[in-house]
Amino acid sequence: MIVLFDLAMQSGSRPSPFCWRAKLALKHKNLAFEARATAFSQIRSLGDGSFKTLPIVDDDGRWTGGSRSIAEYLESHYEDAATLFPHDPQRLFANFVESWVDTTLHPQIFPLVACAIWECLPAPEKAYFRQTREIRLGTTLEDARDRSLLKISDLRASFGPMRRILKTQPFLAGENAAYADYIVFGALKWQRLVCRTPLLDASDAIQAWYARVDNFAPTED
Ligand SMILES: N[C@@H](CCC(=O)N[C@@H](CS)C(=O)NCC(=O)O)C(=O)O
Repeated sequence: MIVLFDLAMQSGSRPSPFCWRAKLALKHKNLAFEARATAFSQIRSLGDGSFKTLPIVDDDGRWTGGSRSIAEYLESHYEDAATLFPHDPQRLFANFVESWVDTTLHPQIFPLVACAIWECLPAPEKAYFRQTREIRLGTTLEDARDRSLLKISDLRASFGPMRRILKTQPFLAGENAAYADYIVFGALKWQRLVCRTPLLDASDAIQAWYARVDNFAPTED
């Protein structure tokens, strides 16, 4: 069976947005898999030791790391299963969505959720996370969160391009969800699993889209 190494919190919760992309890609392909709880400190012991981040997949000895490489691996090795990139053979649309999420949504969500992630981590992982993330943020986790809370309306506004697309179709990828949807879903699921306050207003059209994808998503662990 395929094993997906999935970042786990102390409670067993699995918030990593990149791992969600991979879990949804596996589900989309209808492949049986085990999402195995993994800590940051275990990453270097996986595969040939060259991986630095999660998700990582072990498909019967074929190891792949990185959410997009995993999606491409699944697409080429399981080509008879439903495609992750419908109407997008050259990945032009998926590339744009990935780029939008990685450069616009994640940089706004990360400072908002980083402190909450730190609170959820197993005790031995906390110092590593605080040290590396405070360097990345250029401030403390608490200060980053407090500043982000003041700018939450900017973050909500950043979903504008998606709201416009959802006025004419149910999913970013068209009539059915596919990899482009899973990229955005991962970002929202990440926030939802570690913060109590919902990011988007209840009336936001993206909430209905989120519920549709969440309905299809594998259960958390
Ligand atoms: N580009 C990678 C990014 C993955 C990533 O940053 N994963 C984080 C968890 S959300 C991680 O494993 N970080 C390892 C670390 O900070 O030590 C992907 O798309 O999979």
